[in-house]
Amino acid sequence: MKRLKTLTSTLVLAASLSVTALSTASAQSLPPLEKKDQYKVGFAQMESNNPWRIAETKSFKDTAEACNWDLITTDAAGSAAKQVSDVDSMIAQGIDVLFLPPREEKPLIAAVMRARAAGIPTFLVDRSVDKNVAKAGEHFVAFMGSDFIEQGRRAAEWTLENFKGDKGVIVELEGTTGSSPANDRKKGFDDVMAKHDNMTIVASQSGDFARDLGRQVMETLLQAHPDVNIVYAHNDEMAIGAIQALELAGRKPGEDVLIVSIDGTRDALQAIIDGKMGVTVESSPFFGPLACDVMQRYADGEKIEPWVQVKDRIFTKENAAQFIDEAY
Ligand code: GZL
Repeated sequence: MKRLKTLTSTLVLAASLSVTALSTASAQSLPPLEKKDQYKVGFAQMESNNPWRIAETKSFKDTAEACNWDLITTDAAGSAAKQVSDVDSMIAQGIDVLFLPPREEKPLIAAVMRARAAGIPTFLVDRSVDKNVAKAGEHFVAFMGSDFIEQGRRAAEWTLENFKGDKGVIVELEGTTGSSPANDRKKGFDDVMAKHDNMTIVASQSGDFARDLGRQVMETLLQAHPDVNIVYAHNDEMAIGAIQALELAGRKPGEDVLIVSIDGTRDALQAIIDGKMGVTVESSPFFGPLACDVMQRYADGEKIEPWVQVKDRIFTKENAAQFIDEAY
C-alpha cells in the first residue's frame, strides 16, 4: 500500500512539473527571427474595399524594397475564412515572418497558433485578436496599432465640446462586426456618452467600414430616427456614405447634423474643409516602415513591447487644409 502511495505522489509530481514546463516553455517560446540579408515576409491583407486598406497594402509594398523583403501579399476580399487559408498557404511557402491584420478577433486565432507552431514570428497589424485567448509576447510577438478605445473617447469628447443643441440624438455606424477597432471604438465613445444624460445613442448598426453600406444603413436609420442630429461613424468611409444619405434626404450635414468620424482619409479632410464633417480622429494606415523597424529590432534580439502603439492626431476645420496633401 505504501509503495502505491509513493508511486501515485511521484506521478502527480511528474505531471505537475510537465505542465509547468509546458506553460513556461509556451510563455517563452516565441519563434526567434534569425539575422538574414533577405527575409521572406508575408502580409495577409483582409480586403481592399476602401482607401484605408489600399493605403496600408501600398505602405507594405513600398517598404519591401527599402527593407529588402521578398514580400508575399494576399487579399482575402473581406472573408476571414479566406484570410485564414491565405495565412496557411504562406506558412506552407515557408515565410520567415508574418504581418497579419486579423479581420475579426476570433477566426484568425488558430492561424496565429499555426504560424507559431511552424516557428514563424507573427506581428498583428492594425487590428488584434481576442486577448483572452491569444497573447502578445506569448502567441504572437506584438500588436502594432492605435488605441481604438482612445480614438472613440476623443471622438466623444470633441462631440461634447462642439455640439450646440440641448439634446444629442446619436446614430452610430459601427465597423466590421467582431473586429477590434469596431469593438473598441464603440466602447470608447459609448462609455463617455453614458455619463451625459442629454446624449442618447438611438441606434447603432454595422456598416462594415464600407461607404455604400454605411450610406444604406444611414438611409434606413434616418427613416426610424428623423430627429438625428449627431452621426458617429467608426470610419470615414461610412461617414461619407452617411453624408450622402443625409443630403439625399434634404438634411445639411455640418449644419443640422454633426458628423464625427475616425481615420483621416483625403475625402474626409475635404468634407471637413467643405463644412460637412466636424472631425476625424487619425488612424494611420502607413504601417510599412514601422513593420520594417520592429522586425529588425526583433531580429537583433530585442524584446519587443507587446503593444507597439501608434499615436494619432485629430483633424478639424482648424488643420484639415494643412494635412490634406499627405492624406490617402
Ligand atoms: C484601423 C483599421 C480600420 C480602419 C478602417 O486600424 O483596422 O479598418 O479604421 C479599415 O477604415 O477598414
